[in-house]
Amino acid sequence: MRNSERPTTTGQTPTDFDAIVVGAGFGGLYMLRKLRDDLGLDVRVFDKATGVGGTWYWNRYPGALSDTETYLYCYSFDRELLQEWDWKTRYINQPNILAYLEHFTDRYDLRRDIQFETGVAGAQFDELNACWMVETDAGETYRSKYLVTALGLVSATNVPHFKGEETFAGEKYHTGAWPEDVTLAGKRVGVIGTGSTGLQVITAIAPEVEHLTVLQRTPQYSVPAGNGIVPDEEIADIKANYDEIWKDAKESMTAFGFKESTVPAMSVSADERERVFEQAWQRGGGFRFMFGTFGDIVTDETANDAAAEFVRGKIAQTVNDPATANKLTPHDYYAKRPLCDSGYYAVYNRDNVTLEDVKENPIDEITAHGIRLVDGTEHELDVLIYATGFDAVDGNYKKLDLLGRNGETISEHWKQGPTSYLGMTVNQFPNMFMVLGPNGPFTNLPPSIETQVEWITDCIAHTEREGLDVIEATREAEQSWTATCQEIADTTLFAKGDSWIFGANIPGKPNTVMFYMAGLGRYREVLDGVVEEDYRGFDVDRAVRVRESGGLAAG
Ligand code: FAD
Ligand code: NA7
Repeated sequence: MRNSERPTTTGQTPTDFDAIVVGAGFGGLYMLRKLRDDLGLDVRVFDKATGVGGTWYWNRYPGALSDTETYLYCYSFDRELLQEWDWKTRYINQPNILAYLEHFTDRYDLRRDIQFETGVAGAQFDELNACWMVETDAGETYRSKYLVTALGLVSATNVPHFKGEETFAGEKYHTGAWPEDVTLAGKRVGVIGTGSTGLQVITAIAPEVEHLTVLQRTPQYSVPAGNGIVPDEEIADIKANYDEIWKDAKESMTAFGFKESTVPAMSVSADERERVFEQAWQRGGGFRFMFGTFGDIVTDETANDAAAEFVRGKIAQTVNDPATANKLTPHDYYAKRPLCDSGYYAVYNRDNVTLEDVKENPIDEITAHGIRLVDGTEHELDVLIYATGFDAVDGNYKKLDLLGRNGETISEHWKQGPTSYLGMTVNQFPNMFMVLGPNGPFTNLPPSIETQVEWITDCIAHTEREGLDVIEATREAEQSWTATCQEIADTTLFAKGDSWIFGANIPGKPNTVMFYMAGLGRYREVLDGVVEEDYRGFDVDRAVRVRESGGLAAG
């Protein structure tokens, strides 16, 4: 299997592996486990971090919490681990997710094949030898037949620039690159951003900081998370029924542990709608509120407005100062990744919290001592937190010098927006597989990650069994998958909401479809169908022909 005897095109002597995996989060760790332990491949994982965990290594900000319930924010394949893993709260926080992933790493003795503090700078497909030449930031070169990129979906931080930012004398942190030893107690803190992360960090730090200034550009719809201790009997019940729970989740649309409603919101009386919304509000959970109450909240404007109006009413009831409540109240579609919180709106009833609407009164300048707004208002700050999100989905890919056939870069390939076949493969980039690449499912992610990792493993096993040199998505398959994703997205209101889901949060980024929105159950059926039809949409022998004709080697 190893291709160490093959000559290199670079003249160096690279170290060889069967597969190189980039990223040691949920995706990369499971990929290593499958390729090494199930297929017997020689695998090396690279991560620029000093440890495993991915998202949960980097996002150590106060309040960092999954918004998937604990029992579904984990791997499903290891039934013993599901029974053994001890958890108590409805949602799992960052330290505990990191502890879980570290435990997983040790349980499968994965660490010995992971090289930390190693950024991958680029990778080039060597057409003559049908392999990937992978280069690290340190300039080392490695060669492998397969390249798996598990670079993360929300991993490349978005750090907007403001006039005067370099003059700020205090501490500055992005939530997605949070150091371990930050103290905020007793300090004057500013937070830019009120997405999922902003809501978490604001709610967590408000009681401990001297003063908190929130710089909000767009108000958000959020519902309670409903976090708390889960009764022992409920945990026992979940553990006793895990097989069925996972089966249902993987057959569902969002994989968040509830059955999505099919009832149209306007098919019931106004009182009944109110009752259903209130029940979901009391139960908690953002996805549950958006998809579990009625079946058309993200597809029908009237239904969407009914849900939005319900949340607007809750804001008015919760926030004491009407002017502040007004600033916090959204009027656009309820059509971003649905948020949930642990008392966010009530934070604004605290005396030590100030809300600024920076759409109406933008940030003019960051000064040595804080932030000045366009109307001249100054906020003195000791700490400035950027909760400004991520260049999602393709952000980390664009940072790589990633070259496919004919030296085409991934940035060129994706200049109209990121595309893929099945969310995992790209034409012109043979033997390369992405975990959570563009146009993968929009769900609770661990079961989608598992689905993809298992499918990639099977695909590589197939390629090896058949004695193939390359497997590559065809151009037609990639175009057709992208068109399918676009068609599905166009039936939803998500396409009309400005958020990272469509790349709308990054200035200049093409606004395109980045998710397959028909759900995990349907996605899994599609993947099965592709295999049943002998890897429909893949070309498997092109490199062999190229090598035999001697064509590209000379060029
Ligand atoms: P990541 O965990 O992002 O790991 C990617 C890794 O790749 C990183 O460690 C990074 O260092 C490494 N990397 C990237 N580029 C390079 C390079 N060039 N060289 C070397 N290493 C590189 N999902 C849910 O389903 N439910 C939730 O409740 C939820 N909550 C979230 C909360 C926050 C604050 C954030 C940021 C994300 C959340 N997510 C949630 C999404 C979360 O990212 C996924 O659930 C999951 O952790 C992704 O795992 P991954 O392995 O695909 O990527
Ligand atoms: P999001 O959801 O992209 O939120 C980022 C926030 O930062 C949002 O409120 C933005 O306002 C705000 N932002 C971004 N740039 C600026 C500038 N220049 N000025 C003012 N405000 C700005 O990121 P999150 O980290 O909260 O969540 C991303 C996902 O990660 C989340 O869905 C989970 O899956 C985990 P805007 O709305 O663009 O006006």
